[in-house]
Amino acid sequence: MIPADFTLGVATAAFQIEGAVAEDGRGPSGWDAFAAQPARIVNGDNADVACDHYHRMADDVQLIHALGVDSYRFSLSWPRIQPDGRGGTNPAGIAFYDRLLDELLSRGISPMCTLYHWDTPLPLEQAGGWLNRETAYRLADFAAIAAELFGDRVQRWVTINEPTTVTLNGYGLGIHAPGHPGLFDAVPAGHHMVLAHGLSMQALRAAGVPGDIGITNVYSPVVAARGGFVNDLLVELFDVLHNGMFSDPVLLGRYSEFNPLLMPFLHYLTEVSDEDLAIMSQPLDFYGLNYYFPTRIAPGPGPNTGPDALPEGLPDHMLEDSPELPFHITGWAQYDRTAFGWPVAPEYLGIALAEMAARYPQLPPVFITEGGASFPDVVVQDALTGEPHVADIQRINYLGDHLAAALAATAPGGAAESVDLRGYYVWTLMDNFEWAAGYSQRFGLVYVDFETQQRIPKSSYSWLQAITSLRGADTSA
Ligand code: GCO
Repeated sequence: MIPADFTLGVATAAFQIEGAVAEDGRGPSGWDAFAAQPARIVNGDNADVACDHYHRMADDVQLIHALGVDSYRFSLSWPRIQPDGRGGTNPAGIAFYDRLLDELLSRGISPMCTLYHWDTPLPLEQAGGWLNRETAYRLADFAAIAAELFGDRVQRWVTINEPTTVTLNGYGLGIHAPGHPGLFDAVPAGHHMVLAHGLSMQALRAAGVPGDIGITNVYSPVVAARGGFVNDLLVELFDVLHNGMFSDPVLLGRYSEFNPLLMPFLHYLTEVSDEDLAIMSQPLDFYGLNYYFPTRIAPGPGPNTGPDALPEGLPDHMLEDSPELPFHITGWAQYDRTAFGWPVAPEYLGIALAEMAARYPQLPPVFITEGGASFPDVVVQDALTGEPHVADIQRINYLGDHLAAALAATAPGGAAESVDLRGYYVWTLMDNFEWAAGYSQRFGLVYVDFETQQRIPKSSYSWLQAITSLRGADTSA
């Protein structure tokens, strides 16, 4: 049973849906520049139009309203509000978010606002982006601006979304913006992002915003493909890089302890100051956890063959071996896979929550701020109505199984019973620009025809509608 007070929501991110990248005074972002480079994005896609949400916002909010969910998680486009990433603000950009917030509140939808979902203003990216400590202070300034403008209406603030992904994909492997293949030299980018979280939180608190404040991290339980000392060591390394490095300083006020043999990769974490750690570990009102899949690690460099091979159509550089990495991610024979090739493993969401509970006895209330899956959705004409329709049964199963796993793990007697789980946000409202995969991966509850911008609610949309209305009712009989 889903408790009556359990929050259900949907999530998006500005760069993935808004489009209108050169309109009304928006400045360019690092992601615009990255997508404009050859062979970065599947099919050479970019987010210039995306879902055209900038012009269709009221209709999209109506879709959220009709879904019946309590809350909408969206992000502010930093370069739309503060085009240079420092200095003056853009009134037209601000007006867009004023309208969005008013529209949400007038329909009784509670706004969860992410300050930073990866669209760094280009001038800051060109000055080193997250490898430059300065960027953390710029985000804190932006947080103060957002607090002043929107603080009266935002119920929950997320400072930063998935610093893991920006660090590993953006600055480590170079498959996301800014395309910096720095491998372990990317570790400082991660530190600066968690510092930016702390500084932004200070700015929001100083402005006295009434809303709750948290961070969103993605968590992936890590297991070894084979037993043995080296494999365990590699699991520890990946676990620090993917999970611990972003949650330990926030929730424990220190960086992860690790086997000294990993020093060549992780020494930077032992060199940060106590002052930084104090900023990073201020008490949170809630913790945002994104969960998509667990990770299985094998020793030695790639290739990513096996059941987890990357899907066809990705740029060549994403398929290249990574000879300098001492590990690679390998397949899971026992699981179905999403269109992205990700294993469908709902029980690992329970494991993720249990691992969080064990690691962080003081864990604040938790929202699952993202969960969802891409599948090869097909539009068919409904036999009865003649209307276009998408019967995405796999997505319904994915979402239902993950929601059930999270609720079971956190119920009395569950493996994560100490976790105070408050809600689940589905990634995502509608198909959108899926970063390096462009428009080739559809995660939405609503299908988007990117030629016509027609929105077609999928079966999963109706499913979530039903689930939302059944909350608090005992449906077990
Ligand atoms: C994330 C991302 C989303 C992705 C989703 C699917 O936080 O990883 O926020 O932007 O689209 O995770 O890959």
